Amino acid sequence: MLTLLQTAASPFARKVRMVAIERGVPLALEEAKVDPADRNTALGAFNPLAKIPVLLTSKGAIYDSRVICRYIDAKGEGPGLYAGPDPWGILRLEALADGIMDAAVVARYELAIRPGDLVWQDWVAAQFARIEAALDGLEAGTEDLRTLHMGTIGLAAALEYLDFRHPKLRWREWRPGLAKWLEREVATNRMQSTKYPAF
Ligand SMILES: N[C@@H](CCC(=O)N[C@@H](CS)C(=O)NCC(=O)O)C(=O)O
Repeated sequence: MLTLLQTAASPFARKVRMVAIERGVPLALEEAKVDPADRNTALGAFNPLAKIPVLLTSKGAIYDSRVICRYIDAKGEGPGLYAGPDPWGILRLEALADGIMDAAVVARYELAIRPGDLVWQDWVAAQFARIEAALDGLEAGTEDLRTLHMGTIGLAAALEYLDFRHPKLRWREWRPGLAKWLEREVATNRMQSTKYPAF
């Protein structure tokens, strides 16, 4: 049995759990302690970067989330979540979704963990600007969101993370197409059964 070291609030871990559901691969979940201000957590024994998610397999630990998703995908039957007429487009959307998560997660650390008087507001604004630019491109239809693949799974996890941690962004206001897309995604079993905590 594969074990995922994770937290329920991590968008990267949620993406992995969604992939496991879609590919019919059972995962045991283990809540990990992460501390962005201290690398010396137990996690460091499995991932020198001390980040989650980490997948424990019979042959050792695997990270990061992109590698884990590929690993789990390969365990499932059939063509999988990286197959399609435009495989580079799938990978690009996966990278874009991960980039949105990266910016949103570090902005969250800055706003929620860093002492208030030390918060670098311009830097936070620069992270939000990256997110806004990515969302504008998606609203303009530059990526294919019509089919289920690794890119669309990552995007759904990233967008709901914005609702979860950065509701003040109100990203839907100028992006009705993307909002409608997420509404349909949220109704799926893969999203319903992997919700962020208290959300
Ligand atoms: N590129 C990594 C990013 C993972 C990541 O940033 N995870 C966050 C939690 S959402 C983390 O472990 N943060 C702890 C830290 O930065 O020390 C991946 O895709 O797995």
